[in-house]
Amino acid sequence: MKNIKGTSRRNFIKNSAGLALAASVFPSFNLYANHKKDDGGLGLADLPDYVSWKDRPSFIIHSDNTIETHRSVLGQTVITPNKYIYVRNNLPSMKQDEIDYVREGEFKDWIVRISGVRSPTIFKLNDLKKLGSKKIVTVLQCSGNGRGFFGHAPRGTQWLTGAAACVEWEGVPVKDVINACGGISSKTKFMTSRGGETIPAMLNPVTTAIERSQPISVIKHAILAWKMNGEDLSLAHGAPLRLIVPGYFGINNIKHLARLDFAEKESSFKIQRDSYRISPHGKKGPQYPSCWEMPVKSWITSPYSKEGVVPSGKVKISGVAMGGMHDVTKVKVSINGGGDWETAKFVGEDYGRFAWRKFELETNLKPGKYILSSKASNSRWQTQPMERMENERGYANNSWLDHSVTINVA
Ligand SMILES: Nc1nc2c(c(=O)[nH]1)N[C@H]1C(S)=C(S)[C@@H](COP(=O)(O)O)O[C@H]1N2
Ligand SMILES: [Mo]
Repeated sequence: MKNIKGTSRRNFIKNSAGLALAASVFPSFNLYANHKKDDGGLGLADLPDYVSWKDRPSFIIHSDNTIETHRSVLGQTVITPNKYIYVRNNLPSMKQDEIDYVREGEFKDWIVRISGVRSPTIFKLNDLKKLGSKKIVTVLQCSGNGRGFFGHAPRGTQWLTGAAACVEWEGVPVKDVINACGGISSKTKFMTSRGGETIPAMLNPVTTAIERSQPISVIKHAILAWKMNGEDLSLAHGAPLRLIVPGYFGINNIKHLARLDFAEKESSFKIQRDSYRISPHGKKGPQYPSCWEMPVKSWITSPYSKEGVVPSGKVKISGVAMGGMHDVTKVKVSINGGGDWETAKFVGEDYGRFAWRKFELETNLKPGKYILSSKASNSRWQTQPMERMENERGYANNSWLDHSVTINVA
C-alpha cells in the first residue's frame, strides 16, 4: 500500500519553527504527521482585519487572502457557522468604501448589469430582491482543497481539508432574473459572471478581473444570493451580492457580483481561459477541463489531532460527505488503511443534493495505531477513488487515501 504523503522539503523548511512550538504544546503532535502545515490554531498569526470577526483558533492562516478551517472544526454541525468558514480571495476582498462608492453613484444602490438577454438590464440590488427569493444549501469548496496532499508541491495554497464549508444561501434564482429580462436566445451556451473588485488603471482587466463562465445548464439551480446562513453577506464572502452555482467549485461562485452575461462563447479572460484548468503535469491551456462540477468526496473530521491520543474502547468516527452534483448515498469507513470497510450511518439534517451530510461509525478500538479512511458514493454510483487524479495545479483532489488520518489509541 502506498504511504500517505510526507511533507516536501520546501514545506518542511517553511514550517519547522511552527512545528517545534506546536510539539512542545501538544505532546501528541505526531498525529499531525501528514499535516505539517496545520498550526492547530495556536495563534502563530492574527486574522487580517477584514475577517477579524472569525474564530481565530479554528483557522490555519496561509496568507491574508487564504484562510483555511481546521479539520476538526468542520462537521460539528451540518451547516458551517459563518465564523468558521474559510476565505479565499484571488483579488483582495472589496472594502466597504468601494461598495459605498458604487452605492453613491447614479443608481443609489449596488448594481448588476445583465447582458446577453432580450432586454439587457441594470438591476439595483433592491429591485433584484423584489423578483423573489429562495434558500439553498450548498458545499462551497475551493478547487485547490486537498492540494497539500499532492506529491509534486503544486504552485498555490497548500490547502488540506478546510477550504470547504456547507452554507445556506438566500437569493433570487437566476432563471427568474433571465425571465425578468425577456429570456435568452436558444443559442446561449454559457453564463459568465464578473466580480466588482476595482482593477487599478495600470492593470489589464482581461488578465486580472475575476470573470468565470459555466455551461448554461447551471441556471437550473444557480441563484444570486445576498444572505449567507441568514445574515447579509459579509465583505469577506462577497457583499452585497454573490453568484451561487450549486455543485460547482468555489471559483464559480463569484463574490461582489457586478455583471452577468449570457453568450455562445465562454469568457476570454485569463482566469477562465488558462487558469483553473485540470491539466497534465507541465501543461496548461483552454483545451483542458475547467474546474466546474465537484466530484464525490468525504473526509473524517473526528477523532483528529486536537484530542491528542484517543482513549481505547468505544470510538465514534465521524466526518462529512458530499455527492458533488448528486445526492451522497453511502459512506464506508476503514480503520486499517482501506483493508476492510464498514458502512457508516448518516446523522443530522439532510439539506439536499448540493449539501454535505455528516456520517458516523461507532467502533471498538484496542490500543494501537490506526489509519482511518472514508469513501463516499453518490446516487449515480460514482465513488470516491483511492488515488487522486494527478494534475499540474493540484485541483479536485478527492482521493480517500490522501484524506486518511492516522490516530494513536492508548
Ligand atoms: N469576486 C470574486 N469572487 C470569488 C473569488 C475572488 O477572488 N473574487 N474567489 C473565488 C474562489 S477561488 C473561491 S474558493 C471562493 C471562496 O469563497 P469564500 O471566500 O467565501 O470562502 O470564492 C470565489 N469567488
Ligand atoms: Mo478557490
